Amino acid sequence: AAVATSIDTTGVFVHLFEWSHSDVADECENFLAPMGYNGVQVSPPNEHITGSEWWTRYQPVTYNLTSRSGSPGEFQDMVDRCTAVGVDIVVDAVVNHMAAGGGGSGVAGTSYSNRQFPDYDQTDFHHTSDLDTNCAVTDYTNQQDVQECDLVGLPDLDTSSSKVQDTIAGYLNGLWDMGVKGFRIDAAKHQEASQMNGYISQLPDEALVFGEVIEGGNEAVKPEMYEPYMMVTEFDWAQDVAPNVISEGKLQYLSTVGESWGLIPSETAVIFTDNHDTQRGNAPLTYKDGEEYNMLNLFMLASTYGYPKVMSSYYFTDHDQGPPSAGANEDTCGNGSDWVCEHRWPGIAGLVNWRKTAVAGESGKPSMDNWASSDDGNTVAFSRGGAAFVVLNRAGNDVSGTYKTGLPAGDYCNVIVGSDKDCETVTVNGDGTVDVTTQSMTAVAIHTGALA
Ligand code: AAO
Repeated sequence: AAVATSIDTTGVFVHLFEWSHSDVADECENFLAPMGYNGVQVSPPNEHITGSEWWTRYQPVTYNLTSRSGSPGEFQDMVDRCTAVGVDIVVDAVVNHMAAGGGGSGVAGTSYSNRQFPDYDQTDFHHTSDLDTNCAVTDYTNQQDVQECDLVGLPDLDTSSSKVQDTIAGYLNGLWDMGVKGFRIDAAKHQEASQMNGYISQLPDEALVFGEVIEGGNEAVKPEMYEPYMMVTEFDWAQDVAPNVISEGKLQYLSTVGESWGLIPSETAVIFTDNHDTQRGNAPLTYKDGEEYNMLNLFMLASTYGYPKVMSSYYFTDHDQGPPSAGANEDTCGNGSDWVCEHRWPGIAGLVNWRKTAVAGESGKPSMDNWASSDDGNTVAFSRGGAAFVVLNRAGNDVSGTYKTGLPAGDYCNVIVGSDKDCETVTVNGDGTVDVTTQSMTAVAIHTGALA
């Protein structure tokens, strides 16, 4: 944990949920690199069960790199092209379990039967006295139940076994050798943390690893248990912050978001507005909420807590609905029926390079300076690192104000407005203040990397 990961966690990454490898490669070159994103989380790239539902990707059959997103060759091409432009690939690693059910064949044609796969036999799974069966996860107050029974019917690998640890390490190290730099460990909560370290410790120290651990009230397994070994998802960030965007008058309370709110330490936290599960579940805001969702993203990117992951979705009406058949590109992004591409929304995209400039100005100690909030609590402004400044306006009306920016006098471009438009000039006065009007439900953001 003392070693810096090869992906800079002061930056921003994006989850291109269910994008094909070739579309991800194009997006790295055409959009993500120029806008400053430093990583992409891709859907599980290994062989999974057949079926059109999105969640078939969470039922592994083998660790061969054939999936709905493409072939092994396409995977390698994506890694090469993204890495070449400074965007690292983060793989969603499904290693807690294998495919459910009596058997079948995977998308690459590999057959499997009940709790038996080419890489694993029945003794590699937790089981009852009968090798064919196991208990089901039912009691989240019981650590053993959570970590040794089957999650939603998925055969639970025995992570205490050195054979299992070595097999998982083989999969992840193979990806590392191909150029993958990070791993989301799916269902980490269902694996005992020190046993997980049996495979994590076999990876290069520079690998970024974060575990998916949902904090639940009165549950036995807690995010803190994983912090010695990896970064951890902080699901409470969105649950706690979003209500302050949804209700009027509460943006003013966001100056202290972080450990004092009961969140895990900032350096270990991966944060997100919603993810592929919560947008189909209990996320307070998703793309379907439009402006308020956008505002939550803007605050996430401008503020100092955690390593932010932008969610990039496809339009869906049904929980199980799989991805669009159309490829993701400039024409199908935001067309109302294929890909939402939240990561391309102008304000969200504009704040990614803004954040880089902010961090570079801070020399290691992130802080929100010159914090100001309006009397009604709907409008806040702050600066970072003497290099970046933002106003966020949640009010139903435009708001004019004079704010301290912490920036050198000069003419800057408002990066919230589309980069394809002409620069909207914002002038910082000789005394470092700015007089600016911020439109309803949007922001004004300037930084020393985008001068008019
Ligand atoms: C599919 C079918 C199933 C079928 C199964 C096997 O849908 O009917 O039984 O196949 O044939 C995804 C889908 C599943 C799908 C699965 C496999 O979501 O529907 O099953 O692929 O294809 C728990 C885990 C967490 C997990 C989450 C979904 O702890 O790890 O459930 N997420 C990951 C992935 C997810 C994937 C899997 C794991 C499996 O991101 O996409 O499943 O690979 C509480 C607990 C949490 C628990 C949730 C949901 O959370 O604390 O640990 O997550 O409940 O059960 C508040 C509370 C919080 C609570 C939360 C949500 O925030 O504070 O405690 O609300 O209610």
